[in-house]
Amino acid sequence: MRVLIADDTIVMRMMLSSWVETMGFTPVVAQDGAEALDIAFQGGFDIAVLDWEMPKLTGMEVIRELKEHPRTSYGHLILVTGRSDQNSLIQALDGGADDFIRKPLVPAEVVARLRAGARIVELRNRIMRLAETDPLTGAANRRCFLERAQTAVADAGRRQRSLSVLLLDIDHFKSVNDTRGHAGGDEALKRFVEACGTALRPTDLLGRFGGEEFAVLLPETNPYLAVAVADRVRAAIEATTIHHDGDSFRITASIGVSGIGADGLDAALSRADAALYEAKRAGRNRVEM
Ligand code: GH3
Ligand code: MG
Ligand code: MG
Ligand code: MG
Ligand code: MG
Repeated sequence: MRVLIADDTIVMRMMLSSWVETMGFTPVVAQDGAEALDIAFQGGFDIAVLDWEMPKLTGMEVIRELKEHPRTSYGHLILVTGRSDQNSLIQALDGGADDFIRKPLVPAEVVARLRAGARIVELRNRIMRLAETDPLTGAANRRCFLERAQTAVADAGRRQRSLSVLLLDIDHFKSVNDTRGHAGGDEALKRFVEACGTALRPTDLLGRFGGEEFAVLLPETNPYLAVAVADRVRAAIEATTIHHDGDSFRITASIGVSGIGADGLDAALSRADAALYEAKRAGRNRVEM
């Protein structure tokens, strides 16, 4: 757990840091609201403990910003304040705070609230992972892939960066299922995803689109470079031996490539699909653009 601590008094920062550390969590400290936002956007956090009264941006203003941005909207936000009236508490919760601690701080209460926050964060992370992952292969599922791809398309457009997409389909997969059984087919799908992973960068996104069809999003990659990446992926798949039921076999895949341009993701996916169809027609185990 990364715990962001923002307070304008050094004593409070030191106390909170030491309690966070004794819990086995990692404290990250900021001296004011603006620094808290910088840290949150750059390094991320799981739980934030924010003083209400701080220079530059108040704790409530930080909370408003954090809740507004998709990347930071899931953090568990605890507001700390000397105000003890009920209206302030209501204002804080309605303003986006998830919890509220009154000064003077009592160590046992702070630790208990951090533990409660950590339970919520862990549950939320688990649910998010389940909602985003294909359970058989561990690749991103279709919904997650498309959501992240749309974000990446907007980002690439704004920053004028190139972006490409691959569509992959395993060749003659029906006959893998027919000769090796469905469990053999499943094993092939897992090894297929592993093989793709060895040929891709950590920033590339592999998604399972359906059955034995996958997509890869390649940031900072123009279509010509994407063809080279696709061929590396194709070769890695071809070189993989799949062991199942005391036997071993290999698979190949066909890949369609397209750059993602001003006409957007859907247009790029249909171009990649047409290229994939062409790769199949031309004999499979091929890359086409
Ligand atoms: P082609 O080279 O033209 O792509 O031939 P193909 O046999 O791969 O054709 P197609 O794409 O139509 O067949 C996909 C097969 O993948 C059909 C389906 O039974 C199988 N399949 C889909 N999802 C799964 C899965 O989760 N596990 C297993 N074992 N098989 C699956
Ligand atoms: Mg203060
Ligand atoms: Mg298919
Ligand atoms: Mg097919
Ligand atoms: Mg197929």
